[in-house]
Amino acid sequence: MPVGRVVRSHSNVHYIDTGEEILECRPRGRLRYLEQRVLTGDMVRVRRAGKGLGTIEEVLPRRNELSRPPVANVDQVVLVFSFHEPELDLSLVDRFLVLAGAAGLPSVLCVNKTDLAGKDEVDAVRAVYGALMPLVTASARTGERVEELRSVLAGRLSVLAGPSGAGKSSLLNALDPSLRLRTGEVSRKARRGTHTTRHVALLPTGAGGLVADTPGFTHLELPEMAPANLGWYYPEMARLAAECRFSGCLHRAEPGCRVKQAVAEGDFERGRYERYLALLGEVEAAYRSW
Ligand SMILES: Nc1nc2c(ncn2[C@@H]2O[C@H](COP(=O)(O)OP(=O)(O)O)[C@@H](O)[C@H]2O)c(=O)[nH]1
Ligand SMILES: [Mg+2]
Ligand SMILES: [Zn+2]
Repeated sequence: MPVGRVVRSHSNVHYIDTGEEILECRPRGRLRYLEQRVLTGDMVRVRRAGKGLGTIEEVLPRRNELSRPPVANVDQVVLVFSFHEPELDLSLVDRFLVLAGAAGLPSVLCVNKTDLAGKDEVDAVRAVYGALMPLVTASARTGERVEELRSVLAGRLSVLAGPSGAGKSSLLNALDPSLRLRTGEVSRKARRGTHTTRHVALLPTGAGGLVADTPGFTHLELPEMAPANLGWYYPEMARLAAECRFSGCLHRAEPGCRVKQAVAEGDFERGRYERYLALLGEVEAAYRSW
């Protein structure tokens, strides 16, 4: 029995990509009895039932499951920002990185619209974030590094996140012009402020990459966490924390803090450290009000 991935669903009809064809499938009655919901992103075992049709016999165990958007087996979050229009907001980048980390997902960062940026601006972002995660500085307009974006998406299921207007749809169109996604407009759903998107489709980005068509992490409030845990979502900080004098160091005012030392010596970028302190204040305020 072939195994395939659910790439799109409409109520109780699911479209399964077996690698050879897309089968239109309904779940077998037993699955409904077991209350086993079929989610986009699921890997399922299907029985063919005529041309282009099939029955879902089994949902294979999920590695993870996001609720917004509702997708299973997500490999990574792709944060899409732009250098300008809208202006690059690194505080928001860091917030998204913490949100993705807290959801247990690795991030890749794509900063779009290099055609609007100077070389020094691009280099500054590459110096800080390029050392921390896969980073692609691209332009959907000129096609710069679009192939590099394709390669970080290859063979993985990604959820997009990032501010409206950064160029998410434009980049997907650059990867696959046949997608013909609408660009340059706020979607009607986003404008209404509803988050009722039930049906997510996975769009191909080439080389086996799939991207959920609905942006995730639209809710920007940090999850509840103990303040001392925030630093674990900063890879360069987590590496140094073991050398801080106190376990549970917040890397703010504690003596013998290895992170503060690194900031003073220029080994830890000061801007990113200051943005960390701002988020730390937010986490603390939320923690106190528990
Ligand atoms: N200059 C420039 N504009 C871009 C680029 N990519 C997208 N845009 C424009 O930015 C606007 C928003 O793009 P869109 O793809 O809809 O952003 P989304 O909201 O993130 O999906 C549109 O007017 C695009 O034409 C780029 O690389 N350079
Ligand atoms: Mg869009
Ligand atoms: Zn410390």
